[in-house]
Amino acid sequence: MTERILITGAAGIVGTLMRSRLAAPDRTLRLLDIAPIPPSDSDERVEIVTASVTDAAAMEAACADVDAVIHLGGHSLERPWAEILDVNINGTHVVLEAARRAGVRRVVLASSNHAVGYYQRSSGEAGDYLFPQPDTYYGVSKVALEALGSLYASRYGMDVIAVRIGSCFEKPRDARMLSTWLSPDDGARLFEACLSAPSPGFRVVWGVSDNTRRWFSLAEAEALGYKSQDDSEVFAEEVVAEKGELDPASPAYTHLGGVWCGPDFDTAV
Ligand code: 15L
Repeated sequence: MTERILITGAAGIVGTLMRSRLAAPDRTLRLLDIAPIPPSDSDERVEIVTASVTDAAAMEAACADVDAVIHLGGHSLERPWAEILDVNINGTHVVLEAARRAGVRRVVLASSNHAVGYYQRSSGEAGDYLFPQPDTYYGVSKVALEALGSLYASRYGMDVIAVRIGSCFEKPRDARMLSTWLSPDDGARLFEACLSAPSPGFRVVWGVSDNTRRWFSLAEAEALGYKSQDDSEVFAEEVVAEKGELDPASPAYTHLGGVWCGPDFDTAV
């Protein structure tokens, strides 16, 4: 039987990076976004859905006959509170409720380092299940996403894994990302582990590569079966030459959330 995975936010940065990497001959990817999604190549098994994660009826229809949901949808940067509340917080509730109603047993949620952005690096490696310390409204929405995931796992027995993603881009873009980078290939390995780990229940794992300069624990992700194969250090010389090393006095160095924790960061009210 073909497996069907619904990916929300499929037109976004992470969704686009994951599309080809999560494709498999015996798998259909149902790609959902409000933004246009490029059509499929001939040998790709994809279904395209244009809808908002805040549309309950559309989400329930999108969850029909789905084996698992990877929820990447929502604002990926700081936005005014009303938008965060609607799209990220309410949207995550809509997705989880639609999955529950449609009988989907497993949901993987894109959380973020910004859920714990104010964690001070001087306190040591950022362990798994770090208590929330959001750095923005966006960070608050990721805390809410984790809380909703926990609720749906406890109350309805669903398997829900929240991945606190560091920085998932093709390449690290600055010196901080030499620590926070999740390579796209490792991202796919991690999502595969989240999809296949037997009965995980509710988990919160770090989404990061095994970078030489890594700040985060890999233990809980590895307990799910993830094994990172990438290290940002291969880009270090190039990144440091272009962007410089981190200034130890800057929040980019002192806090997990980087400049998002700094006094100059524009929190959209
Ligand atoms: C995130 O959560 C954002 O979605 C992404 O754009 C990056 O800013 C990333 O965190 C990061 O902290 O590098």
